[in-house]
Amino acid sequence: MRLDSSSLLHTHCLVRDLPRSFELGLKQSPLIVPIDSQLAKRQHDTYVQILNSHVPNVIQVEVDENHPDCCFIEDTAIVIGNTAVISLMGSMERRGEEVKVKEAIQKLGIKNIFNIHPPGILDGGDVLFTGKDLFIGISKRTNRAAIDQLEEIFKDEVPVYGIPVVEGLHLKSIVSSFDPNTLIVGACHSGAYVAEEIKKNATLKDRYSIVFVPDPVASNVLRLGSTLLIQEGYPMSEAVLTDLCKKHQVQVTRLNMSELIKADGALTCCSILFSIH
Ligand code: CIR
Repeated sequence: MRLDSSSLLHTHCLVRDLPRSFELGLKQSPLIVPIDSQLAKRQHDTYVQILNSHVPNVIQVEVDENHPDCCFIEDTAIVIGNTAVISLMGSMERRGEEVKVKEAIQKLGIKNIFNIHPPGILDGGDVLFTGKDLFIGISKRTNRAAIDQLEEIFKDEVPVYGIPVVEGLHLKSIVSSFDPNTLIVGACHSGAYVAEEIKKNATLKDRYSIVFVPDPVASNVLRLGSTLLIQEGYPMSEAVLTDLCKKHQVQVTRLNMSELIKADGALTCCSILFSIH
């Protein structure tokens, strides 16, 4: 599968509201400042509004009060073209979130639906589809066995590359896609490792240019057609991203995600974006 820049225009998107239990979700480290739930809700609502103005079909999956992290819907499934893969999430606490997501995907008539099965584990936050390649983070939440399964599923469509995530939660905590040829990478130890992995691969090194941003969390951006959604509150990274957008005539939209970041979320993790033609 080779997608051009028109692939940046998604036709569909799945989102899921914040449950009332959101504050109880998993966290990499204990919080110094607690989550402000009201503000988290407003930030998420604004995120969904932004998606509504860029994606024709935004589908709300029913909220799941038993799973405080359910708003981080990206982790539950991958959808590329007519193929969906339902995750077996790396954290036991989150298993079950994928059930309603799978139902929503089935309702859309997506033809090929696969499940990751043991010993594979996979979180969608470790999956970066650039339009040309599928990069899969080997992390605390995703393993080599899942990558083997993805290689089999996508063998006639997209090359799959495993990339170690040496620090942090997910691959997309340190890298995301600006366009099919440009990756945004956090200037940190694990970001540098990702960049090295790409540069040392003979096929990949000429395919991607890498733009580093000083704040790792700001490396998680969401491309919505001719707009780039970035996180507010990281002025140095914002300057780099704004400059890049100017060069490519891309509009910048900023969103403060402070309360979702406290739960280790970011921009990509609150949606599953894809195109059905
Ligand atoms: C978790 O630990 O699973 C959630 N608190 C955060 C998940 C964020 N997911 C993502 O960035 N794809």
